[in-house]
Amino acid sequence: MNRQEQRGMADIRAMKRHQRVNEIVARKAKNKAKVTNNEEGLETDSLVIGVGPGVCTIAPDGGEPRLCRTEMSVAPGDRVAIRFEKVAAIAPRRTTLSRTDPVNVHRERVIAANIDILVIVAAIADPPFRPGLVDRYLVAAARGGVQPILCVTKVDLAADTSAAEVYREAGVPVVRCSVQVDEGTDGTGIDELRGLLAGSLAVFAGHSGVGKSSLLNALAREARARTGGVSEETGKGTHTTTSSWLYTLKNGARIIDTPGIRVFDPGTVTADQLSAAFPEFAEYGCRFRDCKHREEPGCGIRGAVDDGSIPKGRYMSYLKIRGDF
Ligand SMILES: Nc1nc2c(ncn2[C@@H]2O[C@H](COP(=O)(O)OP(=O)(O)O)[C@@H](O)[C@H]2O)c(=O)[nH]1
Ligand SMILES: [Mg+2]
Ligand SMILES: [Zn+2]
Repeated sequence: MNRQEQRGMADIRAMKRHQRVNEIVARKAKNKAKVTNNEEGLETDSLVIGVGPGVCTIAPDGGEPRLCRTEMSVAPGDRVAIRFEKVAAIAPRRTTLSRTDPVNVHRERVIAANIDILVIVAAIADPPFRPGLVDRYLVAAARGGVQPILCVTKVDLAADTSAAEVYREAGVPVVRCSVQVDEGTDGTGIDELRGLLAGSLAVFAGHSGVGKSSLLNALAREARARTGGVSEETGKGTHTTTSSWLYTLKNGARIIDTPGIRVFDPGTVTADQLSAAFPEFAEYGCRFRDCKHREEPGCGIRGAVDDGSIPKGRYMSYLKIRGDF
């Protein structure tokens, strides 16, 4: 065998080695594909639209809603992966509305996930307006990274809505609503609210009986065909909401209706989150940089409370939520 032949043999061996390597790579890829086939039960990116004990209703992109099992704690608005009709994973949440579990204070309960807007629904009367609850929801919004809106309902029952209007000072959009229908409208403020929610995922939160479900029905009036069961599901006051549900309106607004929460504790907050929930306090300077706005001399916040610029109730809320820090 001369040199050239030797080189030729070497080339052939190299080629065969190459071929073998290629075959191995191909076989491995095939095995891998087999594993993927074994996971054909996997479905990614479904939206959770309802939750119940051990189950949730999911709406796969473009598909029909259906019930799935879950061992994980999911919330409406969650994006989940489903494997064999069971929740396999929850996508990281962009925002949340959560509260402390009243039974186990070390546990946080997520009420809604990935929402853009928290609609704090509070009646001006029947039940009476409770600013303390509004303040706690504002803290929850700051904590969860959500834009809050205050929706004052039942404005047909009281002419004076100033108790709620003060929240404009705190930079919170305030919408005055009533579902009582005047001619040619779906009710006071309904169009305005619908406009604010267009294209967003929102959650309705507030005390039971304030009119959340009625509001949803009024908003959905323009989309009855599309939302179908909304009025039967929420039943305009005749049916009490017992679990959260995500509804879709014609203008792309998606709304999570929640049952009334008797006790709402937003959990522990940082100084920054507290400042975000009470932004109007920043206008008033205090003598001491680390002023706790309690007994310190030269406290601008207390001065503002004394001269009526800050409502007393809002100041009391602040102290209560702030606690000891
Ligand atoms: N006067 C008046 N009553 C309302 C209005 N909205 C709701 N209600 C009534 O308030 C009650 C509770 O309403 P509902 O929507 O079930 O409240 P939810 O528990 O917050 O969902 C029902 O009897 C409604 O008819 C409103 O704008 N004006
Ligand atoms: Mg309801
Ligand atoms: Zn101060």
